[in-house]
Amino acid sequence: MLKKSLFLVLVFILAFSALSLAADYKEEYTLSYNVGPAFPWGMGAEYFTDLVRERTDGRINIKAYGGSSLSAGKQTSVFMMVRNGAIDMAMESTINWSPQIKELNLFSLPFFFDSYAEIDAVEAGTAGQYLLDRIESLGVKAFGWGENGFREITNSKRAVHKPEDLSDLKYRVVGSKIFIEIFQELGSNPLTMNWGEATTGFQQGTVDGQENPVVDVLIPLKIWEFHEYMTIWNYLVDPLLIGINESVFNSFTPEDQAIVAQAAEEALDFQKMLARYGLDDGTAKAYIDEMVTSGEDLGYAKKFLSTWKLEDGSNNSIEFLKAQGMKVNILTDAEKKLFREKTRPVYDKWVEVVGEDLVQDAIDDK
Ligand code: X2X
Repeated sequence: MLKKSLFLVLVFILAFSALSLAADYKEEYTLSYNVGPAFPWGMGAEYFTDLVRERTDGRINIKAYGGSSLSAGKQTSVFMMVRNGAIDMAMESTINWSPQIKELNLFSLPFFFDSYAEIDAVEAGTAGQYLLDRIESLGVKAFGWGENGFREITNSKRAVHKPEDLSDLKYRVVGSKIFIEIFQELGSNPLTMNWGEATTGFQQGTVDGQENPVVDVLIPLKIWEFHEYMTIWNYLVDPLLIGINESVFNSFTPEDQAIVAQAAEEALDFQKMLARYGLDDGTAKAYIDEMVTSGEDLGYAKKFLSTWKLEDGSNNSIEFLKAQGMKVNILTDAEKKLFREKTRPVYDKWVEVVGEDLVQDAIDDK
């Protein structure tokens, strides 16, 4: 009898503490991302919110806001806002956080990464762990690694095979200094613009060109409506991270923290594979196709892939762009060498900024 009443008291206490903990939760959490819901990046963000909502039985209800609307379009202010709690979380590109976390420029060192395997190895290695720890030391719980992708150049004027072909072209670049320096070094005329202004800039022709990843951004943007020429040069890559304000993350019960961490990992994997669809050795396609078949993609991938199918039903991204009338050239090794040599001073300068030890760790990880 005594045991039974003790048990009831215990149940009561547990139920009460669970209730009071749950009562500390906000009705809605905000998550910021750049671009929109029709982009794999946006789909990864929405997928994350769906997984968390479903697995916490609605205890954690996250709303994803695209277009960096929570920071009035200023994509490079998002990290500060997550850090100070004005935004609860974000799924963000390393580029957009690099003005505050200089080490993230590791991924923006020109011609540092040669393959997806190298990117994965660095993310999973000492360098990747260092970067996540560094972000956490600044008060933001960090999960890696999704991917915007290898960034390619497009423009409305001419094909680019050698650095001189970029002369005098007005290029829109992201608001991170290394991009300005790379394009200046290559002889072009770079301009910093937020993503929202940039898309208007492409429509109105105020800039001649831009650089962004093929599947994660350029296909859903329908870049062929603005630019005829594309050069695949894989000069640098921007991974995506999910960052959560530390106090917000710590306010979750350990059980819910584990759910959020697991959902972040799955959503980032899903998004990365979507962004590589039709660009890698077929790994991404196999992964995504299986998720579509099982319904695990929650309809997102299926919808995205149906928007850019070739007539034979396949999703070869470069062939698709050509079918839209784009002239696409892939730099040969010899051509690439010229760009690599020309941007070497920027590389050398930014190795210092990023930190020689970190760069060496990344080289060893590769
Ligand atoms: O602004 C860009 O170019 C974009 C969409 O790729 C990023 O947010 C880094």
